Amino acid sequence: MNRSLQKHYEEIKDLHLRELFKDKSRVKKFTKQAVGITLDYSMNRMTEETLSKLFELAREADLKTEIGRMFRGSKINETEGRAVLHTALRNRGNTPVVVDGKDIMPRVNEVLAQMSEISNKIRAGKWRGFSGKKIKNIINIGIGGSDLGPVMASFGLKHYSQRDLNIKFISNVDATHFVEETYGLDPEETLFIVASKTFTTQETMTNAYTAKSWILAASATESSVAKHFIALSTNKEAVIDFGIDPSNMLEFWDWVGGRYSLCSAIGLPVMINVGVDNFFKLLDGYHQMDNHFKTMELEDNLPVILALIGIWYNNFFAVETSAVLPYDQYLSRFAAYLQQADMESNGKNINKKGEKVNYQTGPIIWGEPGTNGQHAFYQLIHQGTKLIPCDFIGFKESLNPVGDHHQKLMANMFAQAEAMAFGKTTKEVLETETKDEWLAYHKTFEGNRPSNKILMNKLTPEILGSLIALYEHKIFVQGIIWNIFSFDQWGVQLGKVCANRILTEFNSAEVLCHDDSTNAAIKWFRS
Ligand code: G6Q
Repeated sequence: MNRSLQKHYEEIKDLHLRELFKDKSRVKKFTKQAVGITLDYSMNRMTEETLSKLFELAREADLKTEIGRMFRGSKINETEGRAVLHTALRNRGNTPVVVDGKDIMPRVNEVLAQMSEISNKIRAGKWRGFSGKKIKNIINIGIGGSDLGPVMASFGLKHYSQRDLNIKFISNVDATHFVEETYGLDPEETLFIVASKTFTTQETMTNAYTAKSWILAASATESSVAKHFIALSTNKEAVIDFGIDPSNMLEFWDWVGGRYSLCSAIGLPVMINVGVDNFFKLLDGYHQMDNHFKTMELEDNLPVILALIGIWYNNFFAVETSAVLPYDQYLSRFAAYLQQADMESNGKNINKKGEKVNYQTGPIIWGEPGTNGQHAFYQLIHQGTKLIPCDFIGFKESLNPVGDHHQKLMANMFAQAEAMAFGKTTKEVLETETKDEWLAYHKTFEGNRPSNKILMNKLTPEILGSLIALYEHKIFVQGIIWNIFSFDQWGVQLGKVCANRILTEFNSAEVLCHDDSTNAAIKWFRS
């Protein structure tokens, strides 16, 4: 990918973190802070020279210019001919952002005002169902980008939620999801938010029609639909066709990518859950990180640093995956959210010119909250044959300070990072644990397993916004360096069309012309 970095990699690839940590100023040199986030990247298998070469790589890719193009609204999503302006959705400074000759900020603010009005009404118990009962259950029906963000942030900010409201999410086309989430609920107290940018997605529309029947089974008048459905979409016609009152529709725009849409109308369930003020604080946090990313020199720029570390492992150490390990139960869906954000954005093998790339692009992102992961998959990280860089995410203060839980939680996080980095040599095991050499080999930890520590004071709405934006921009930087389009998702579109063909074949006797395995499966299902 880059000769000078490749040569440098050959020189330092075997250097152990034990060696690197002999430099007593390493942690100071490899720690940066911004907008309430401290990034300690000292436990990475790199030197100052590595970093300076990586920054050079970013400069060669003209990263600063590309950042400017995104924020200005250039149509950088070229295969769909669209601007990429999720940053405008949280542009709390309200500086004009022009798309096709028009400032989009007034519309962004109007939708935020509509969302606020709806949220306040529901939270105050003033939104009533067809029988006059207060709405208590809010069910978001959406999938992918219209689900994972709101799910992650609703869990993430549950501490700030209005507890007498029951926020739920239905995404899977498997009816079990619908049946289980609505089980025992009173339709008279239930409001559905149908979240779909296109309003054509099979899973979402199927669930939405089932929800409509569920409401109509209780009220039997079409006009009740108005009281029990809100739509979040870019497709007004389809919303009207479905029977949702256009005054209950909140708009967003084609320059908002699904997986980047949490700050748009798609964030409505989160706003209902945590209230208008907290939602605006979330946007403030995003905006602070946006400004940091836009203005800060590359060397001090947290998303850039995180991205370059990822490139170092992905493209030089040939690492395939990256683990995200939040030591906070509220962030239990954070890895799942990032999995989509990252893998859908950078899971591409064609460069911007349309040529096949001859280097690795997006990694496999996965993870679970600590300490659960420790009792499950950390074994492989410590002693397996694969190198897995980890992001440890933790907070100084707990939102639930009960006994010494938080101290134990954080002690585990720091201990895991330390053990991964420094391990335990056979000699140390023989000196401290056993005299049996055979056993000592099994108890040896090579160490040199890299990690970042992402440290924050407390999980507030602002800090969650900044943390999400940190990762969003990391993904952007990597896409620029890999020279791929990060904002389209043709692989998702493929899934949307191929299932429809097979669906029609289930109910017809027509001759099947798939491969033999698919034909056999369809016949098995038909029978
Ligand atoms: C996200 C993807 C994808 C999308 C879903 C739902 O970036 O485009 O995950 O969000 O397929 O699409 P709709 O919102 O159009 O239903």
